Amino acid sequence: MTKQIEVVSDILQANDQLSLELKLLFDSKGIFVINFMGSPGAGKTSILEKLVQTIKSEVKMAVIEGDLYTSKDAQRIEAQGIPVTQINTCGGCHLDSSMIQQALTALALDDLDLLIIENVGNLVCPSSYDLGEDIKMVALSVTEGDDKPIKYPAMFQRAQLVILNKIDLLEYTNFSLDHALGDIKTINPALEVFNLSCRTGEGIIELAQYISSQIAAKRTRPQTTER
Ligand SMILES: Nc1nc2c(ncn2[C@@H]2O[C@H](COP(=O)(O)OP(=O)(O)OP(=O)(O)O)[C@@H](O)[C@H]2O)c(=O)[nH]1
Ligand SMILES: [Mg+2]
Repeated sequence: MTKQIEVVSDILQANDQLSLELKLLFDSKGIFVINFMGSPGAGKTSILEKLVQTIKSEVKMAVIEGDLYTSKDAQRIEAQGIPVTQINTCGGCHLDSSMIQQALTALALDDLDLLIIENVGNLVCPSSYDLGEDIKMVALSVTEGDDKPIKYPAMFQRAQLVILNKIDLLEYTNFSLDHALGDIKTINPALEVFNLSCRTGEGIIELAQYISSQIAAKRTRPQTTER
């Protein structure tokens, strides 16, 4: 039993070390990096499609797509005309830093302002594995239920930004915005929250402006030397 716990802690430690190396690399190149997480079907790829359409003329960006077996999401992003690399975890429930390190060999890092990593659809494991990112962003759709933040608190504790997606469907669900926001603020008072709909486009401009301001802020921040 004890041995098993040590193995998990070793794996996390090794990931933390590599994640720090990736962070230093991204900082040295001035690339703002987002680790994008959320349940299967929360709308991560749909949000990325809308975001790319909104900012690709001003921001040099690329996407790393994490998926169990298929390259369906990568094909959707490729259709938007930006560089994309696929990682297949072959059943693994999260991405880790060694997978990102490998995926980076396929990207021209000197030509990037923004890198977004779409993690495997899962509200639990991905939050434990840093990928050298600047922020963790979570998509929570209103069709999943307003109890999810309190049931899966680690994801919301570790994130900097949560997108409440599919807001166009709110009236067809019993999702209470007050309830969800109350729990989110209890778990992590500093969390930024954006209401969004990929169907109507509501909230996309605000999200794009937030990300653009973060990219600009990173350029003026001193680089990471330690964590
Ligand atoms: N009504 C509505 N449907 C949405 C919205 N966003 C996404 N969808 C739909 O939700 C489904 C799942 O969207 P995806 O973008 O594939 O979700 P995902 O989080 O990337 O899923 P995985 O990669 O499998 O984890 C698709 O049928 C989308 O068209 C939205 O804002 N409103
Ligand atoms: Mg997806």
